[in-house]
Amino acid sequence: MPIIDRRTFIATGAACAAGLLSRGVGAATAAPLWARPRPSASQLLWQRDELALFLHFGVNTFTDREWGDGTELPSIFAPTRLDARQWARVAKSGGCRALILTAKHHDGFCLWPTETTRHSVASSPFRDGQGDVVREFVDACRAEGLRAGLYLSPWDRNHPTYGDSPRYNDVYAAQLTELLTRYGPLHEVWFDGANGEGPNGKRQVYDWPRVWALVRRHQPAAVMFSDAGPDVRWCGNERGIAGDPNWSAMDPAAVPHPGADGAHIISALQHGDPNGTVWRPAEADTSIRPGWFYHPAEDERVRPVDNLVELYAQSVGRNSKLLLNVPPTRAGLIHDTDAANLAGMRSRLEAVYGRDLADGAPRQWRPATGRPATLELDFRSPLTFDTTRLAENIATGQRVASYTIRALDASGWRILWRGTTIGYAKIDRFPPTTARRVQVTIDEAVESPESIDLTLHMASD
Ligand code: FUL
Repeated sequence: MPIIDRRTFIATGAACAAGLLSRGVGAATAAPLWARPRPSASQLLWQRDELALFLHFGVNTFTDREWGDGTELPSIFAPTRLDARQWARVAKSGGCRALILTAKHHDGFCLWPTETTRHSVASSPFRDGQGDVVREFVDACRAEGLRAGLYLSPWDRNHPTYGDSPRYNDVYAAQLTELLTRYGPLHEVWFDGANGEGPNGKRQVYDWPRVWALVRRHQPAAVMFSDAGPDVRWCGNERGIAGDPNWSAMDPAAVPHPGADGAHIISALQHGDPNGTVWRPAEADTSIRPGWFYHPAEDERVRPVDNLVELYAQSVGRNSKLLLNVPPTRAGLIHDTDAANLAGMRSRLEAVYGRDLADGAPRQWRPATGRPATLELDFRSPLTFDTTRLAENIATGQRVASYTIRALDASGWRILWRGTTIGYAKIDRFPPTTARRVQVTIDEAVESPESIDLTLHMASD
């Protein structure tokens, strides 16, 4: 369902006479009617990281299941060679700058020695009951210079208070406080939307304002992820594919709380809202394997390098961030195939995007003056490319609503691509093209566009 009301855009050039204006503004220099949202320093850092590694690890790793039911015995949690430094090194060699670990999944088993339940590593054979996977994880991230984040499932199929809303909310707040206060700075706190029934069929009512206030109090620099933000929103699917268009602004009422249902919700998560009043960019999460947890039967079904490179274009290349799950095995290590494919992804991405074929070419930005705002690159001699990467300076918000890329070859100017939003990055791919000049016109925007960035690449061999 298209959610974009095009009347909110201003045509940046002569086309503004064409009736696209809704605010009585007749020129691209029109001031916005209210201050448009901009990213906080933490949101900017989060997005610029581009790639993060997700680690689903816990009792499910040992039962070969995706969702535990909470009856698993802590004695099954027995990784024999757990090495969080290996996780962090794999993340780094895959180009990730942050990692997020499932400190607790829906089964309720805690990977740290919590005071809130005996259902934790403290009751397991791991390091003779003296272990703390969360501690090893954050230490490893720091040792490798990476940012650490934690997932704490609100749904808990083990804790006896679950479904008895006020009592469980106290337990959950206590668990979160332990995680927020014991392990140093966290970069992201991840709240999942799955919300099942408690014992006796009771449905838990969460206290989200309390949860969010705890994070702000103890970790003011962390971003909070959930369907409903408040800092980062889910992209609306678990395939890691961001929407197109994809606005980082959002109407906070569109998804009122994590796990909210409604036909319009997925569309709102995928596309955001050009008139949104809060900055809440989309995070695209998916797994390198069919499941989120490690299953030996999926060893042959790891996404290959080409697939991962494509995934990057459909997530980071659509103004999102990619959170890629790479689950540790029962030994407590990332499998060699997953590690090799991640490293392969990084080298392909570096080969394609690490070099701008148009580097050094004179570029001219013409703000809108009765004609659309335009960026033009002149290579002087013909250049062959099949990929463009556009970027807005999102530190000052997101403005572009539609654009056209044209290339000049011997037969004149021809359209290479028509697109909608840009934001942090927009990657477009087309058949190899040889041209002397390339031009990007900003056809519509939500306010006067600032200079954009364009780099050219060759992705096919
Ligand atoms: C979902 C969960 O139910 C899955 O198990 C997984 O953790 C995924 C990232 O979020 O909602």
